[in-house]
Amino acid sequence: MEKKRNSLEEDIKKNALKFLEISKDKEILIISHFDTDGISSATIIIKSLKKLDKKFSVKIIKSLDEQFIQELPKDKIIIFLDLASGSLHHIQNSNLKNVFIIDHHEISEEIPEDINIINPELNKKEKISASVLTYLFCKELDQSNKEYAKIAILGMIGDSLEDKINELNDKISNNGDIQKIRGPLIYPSTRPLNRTLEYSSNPYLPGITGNIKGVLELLREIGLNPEEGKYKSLIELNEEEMEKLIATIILKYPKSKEDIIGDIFLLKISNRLEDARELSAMINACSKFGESGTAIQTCMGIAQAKKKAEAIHVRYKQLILSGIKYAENSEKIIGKGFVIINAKEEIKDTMAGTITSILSHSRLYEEGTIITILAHSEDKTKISCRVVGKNGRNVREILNNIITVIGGETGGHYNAAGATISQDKEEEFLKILKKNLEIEVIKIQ
Ligand SMILES: [Mn+2]
Repeated sequence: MEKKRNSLEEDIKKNALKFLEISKDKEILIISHFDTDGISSATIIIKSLKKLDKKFSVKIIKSLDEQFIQELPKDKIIIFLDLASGSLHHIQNSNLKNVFIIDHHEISEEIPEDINIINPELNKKEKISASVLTYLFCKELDQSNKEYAKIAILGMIGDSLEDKINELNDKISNNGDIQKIRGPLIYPSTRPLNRTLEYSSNPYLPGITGNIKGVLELLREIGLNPEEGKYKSLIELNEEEMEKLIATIILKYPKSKEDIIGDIFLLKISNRLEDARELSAMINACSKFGESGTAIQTCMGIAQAKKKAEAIHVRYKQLILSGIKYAENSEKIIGKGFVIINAKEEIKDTMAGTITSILSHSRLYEEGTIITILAHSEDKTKISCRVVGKNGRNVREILNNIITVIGGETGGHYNAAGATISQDKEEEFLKILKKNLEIEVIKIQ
């Protein structure tokens, strides 16, 4: 039977108090997800625990599995950030005593008594990033931690929740380290526009992304010319130029207006304001290349690390562009309302999710289409699944149903989910997936 739940605020308060109480004489192990939201969450808690003079260590991971949980130290307080809501039974079976989970992913099972959890899925299902939840938790530990609001915003943007930021106004304080301007959501908004447009993969702009000729044509249309060989950056445009750019882009991509025009967030993480989307993309790139230390240090505002992160990001963007080109030109399994690309070794497994997301935002496919990419990762196959647009079927459920039959791990949200299966199950997976997708289509008609 469903228990009566507290409000999110009450959950945060209760957990913060409990944490302060039991962390008096125990070491802490922070385990966080490797994407921007997870890295932002980890950074906020690292900074907060340092202030409190706590003993702690940090592990950044791609995904959580049973064995990893079994091997965790039983004598430490474990804080899971931006993950673990899908692994409650493994945690319960592991005999861990002091577990805190700060997460926003879907929960599909009963919460065991002795697990301390903050997850809006248990309250009003507010769409909040793990970084904001961690920020609110840390603010309860010490009010001065409100200075980390900018890092919380970074996590929101990493998880594409920027349209929910306004709703958090009363929760997130702004001390001038956060600025917002309206414009096309291409980034970095702080670099010359020609480069920004050419490398824009999110949003993916057909005819512009990866197409220098198209870029220069667009800039000419707006009446922008290079000054001393250099184009202005987005945030250097005057009002009239910005209006013109917005109008031209809307004209070119009328259907994508909402996705392309919006709020550009500038955050002061190091010594100057930077484009939050760029920072987020840099941090993601580091993690995807196995450089989570660089990711955390960049998020902490360490200049040296940021330099390294920038170089990694350049390489990453090149890989994305070649991945998209592969996905566009490769052989696909196409059915009514779905597209499956079996990329095997052709797309790096850590890039598959990103490329699937980009395709789902590219307007190449109709609203509601389910895009699935399979990519090899050693002896495993990683599966990424996305729905085009806001109205579609629950892909997490679709993947879950198959994994229950053939084995493996799943995670994610209703519109963006992933799974890992053993490679010898690939054919079986594809067979069931095709069958289920076809059945699902018939059901909703
Ligand atoms: Mn997240």
